[in-house]
Amino acid sequence: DSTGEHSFKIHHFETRGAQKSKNSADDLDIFVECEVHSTDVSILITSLKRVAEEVKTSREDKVPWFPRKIQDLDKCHHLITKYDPSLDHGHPVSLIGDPLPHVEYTAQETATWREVYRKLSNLYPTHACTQYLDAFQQLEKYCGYQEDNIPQLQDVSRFLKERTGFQLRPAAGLLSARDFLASLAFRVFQSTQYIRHFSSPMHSPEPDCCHELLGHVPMLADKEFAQFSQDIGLASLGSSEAEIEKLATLYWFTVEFGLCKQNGSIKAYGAGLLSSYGELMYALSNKPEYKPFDPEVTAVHPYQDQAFQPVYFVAENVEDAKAKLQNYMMKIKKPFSLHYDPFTCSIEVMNTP
Ligand code: HBI
Ligand code: FE
Repeated sequence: DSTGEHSFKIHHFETRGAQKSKNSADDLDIFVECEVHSTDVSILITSLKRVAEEVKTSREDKVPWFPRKIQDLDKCHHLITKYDPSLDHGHPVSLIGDPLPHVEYTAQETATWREVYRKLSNLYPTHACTQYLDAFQQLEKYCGYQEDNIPQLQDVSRFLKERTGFQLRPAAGLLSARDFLASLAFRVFQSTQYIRHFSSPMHSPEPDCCHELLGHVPMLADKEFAQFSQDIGLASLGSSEAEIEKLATLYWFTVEFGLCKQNGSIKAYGAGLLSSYGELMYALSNKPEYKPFDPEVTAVHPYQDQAFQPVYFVAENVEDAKAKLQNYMMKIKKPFSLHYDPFTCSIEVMNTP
């Protein structure tokens, strides 16, 4: 308090993109845990209301904040999963450039990994695209991918950095789409480190290390796919909430559930498929509907996150998907253009009159 007459002790402060169900997509939820004298409560509430009103007017008609350099990603970790201060313990904040935390997994956790790994690796030869198979073989050879070992993020991150410049960063859970996509612009993939509960090895309601390591990592080792991922990220920077929603939908039907043509058959390249035994089988059976990947159509198609997808979008190949996405990106209206400088890992912003 600027007058110095009232004092409150702030124990925790957190902002998060508001959940979809709320009326305005541009709202922010602010969680403050503070200690205040009971006679000061009403003063606190009135001053908060005033501040909130000012924040609201200054946010209107403005380009949403976005990271310009890789270190700015340290401000991009707004979790969507329910806030619980007790979960903060044991999840120290890790900054860009810090060594990735080493995790000692329990025997039970490794057993869960083994079961997932065995079942999925049997399906890959017939169901995964060649880019995935090539990278998976390399990961087994050089990166500790085995059924009895959960690979460490540090080793995997080093591997990816050598192949495509992608690096991993530990994430505590499901992040807001804006934050998650922004990190892709810098070739940073936010990755969870915990593993699903042993009682349901074939399913996880949230991303876990099986999903990241078996689903995402092999594809991120492919040059074309890495560029495709970064492009979605670049398109998201400074975009409106409505555009973020479309890009998240595109991401869903490609990076998570994408299929592509290969030598006359259809194969999976999406991480949600490559990390789910049941859906990988289903996606390549004759049950679902297939539509050609077309960003304009795909970006507004409703998606399903509680069951298998009724529709999958099939790309001609990764290069073609990349070209189509680039075409789509050019049509997003922004008052500036962006250029990524790989030497400084930063974004150059050029105003377009
Ligand atoms: N957060 N940690 C994490 N991992 C993801 O894979 C992820 C995310 N947030 C959003 C998201 N994926 C996508 O579904 C899109 O909304 C971008
Ligand atoms: Fe994912």
